[in-house]
Amino acid sequence: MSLYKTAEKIQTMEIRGAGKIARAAVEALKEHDRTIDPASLADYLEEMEQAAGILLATRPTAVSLPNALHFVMNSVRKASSLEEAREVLRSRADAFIETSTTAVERIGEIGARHISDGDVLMTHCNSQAALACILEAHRQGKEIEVFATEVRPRNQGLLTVRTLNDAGIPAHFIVDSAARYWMNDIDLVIVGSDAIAVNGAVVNKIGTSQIALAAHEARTNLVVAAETYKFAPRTILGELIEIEERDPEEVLPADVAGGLRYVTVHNPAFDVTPAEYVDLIVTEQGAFPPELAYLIIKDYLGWDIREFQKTFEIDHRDQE
Ligand code: RI2
Repeated sequence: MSLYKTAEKIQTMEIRGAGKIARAAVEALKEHDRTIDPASLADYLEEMEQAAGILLATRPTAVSLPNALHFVMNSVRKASSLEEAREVLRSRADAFIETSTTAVERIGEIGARHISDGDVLMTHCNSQAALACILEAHRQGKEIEVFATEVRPRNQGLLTVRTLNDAGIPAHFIVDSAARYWMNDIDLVIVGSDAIAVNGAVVNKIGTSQIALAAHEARTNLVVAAETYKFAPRTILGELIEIEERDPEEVLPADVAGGLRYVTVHNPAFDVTPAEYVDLIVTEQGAFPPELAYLIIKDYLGWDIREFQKTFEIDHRDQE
């Protein structure tokens, strides 16, 4: 699939889920490398920076996307010959895909430890990382049930209940606004994440923060399952995570909205759950309280923040 096709599929959410977006973007860089024939290292770098920029511009919130592109491109930029740059691009892309896939499996193993036999869970949206924990707990023979929200406007909850159904896990499909109604029956809320800030705030599908609030009130624990590349290094520098505002037509068709002269339809795709409503973040490196987000960015993500800043200053300039 061409770079442009992948970018389009990410934008339209045919390819979706923070982890999948990251892997698809890296795969697209590899594919783009196969289709070009640059004369020099400089030409190659220019071409690949542009490609990374196109992918980066598809969806602004999931930090897995810039983190994955950074993981590959930062090494490519250091190459001293065209051959080396191309070789580095392919090997770093493969390494990211491999690491990312293994991370989700590992999160499943670690997250399942926090699910007990007999638990009734609630999840929101469709997260591979959160589902990995639920599926692993089920595989271990724990008897669990899952309440899954519908997830307006794109209905990702249907994907979640299909997966649960295929695994033979009893599931309850509810509208988003019913989360608090059921909360007293829930033992544990488990969700994924698109981005985690240095202060432990979790950005996830719109509606997550309302569920977190209801869980907090009911003293129900909330666990976030997220690979370390979902942590946002630039929040250390004080930068806020941009919340994607999608087409209002996803919420209300234009022919209906068009007739409502005084009505504005809003469609933010994500919201922010403060760290105080998050009990645990399960990563492939272990389970941490949200207060340790800084440590994860510095020690586990392992990137020099100054280098990261420099990299993205260059990317920003390219976008202007
Ligand atoms: P995994 C999704 O975003 C959801 O918000 C989900 O919780 C998150 O990505 C993480 O998904 P969208 O692409 O990486 O549906 O755990 O907007 O699969």
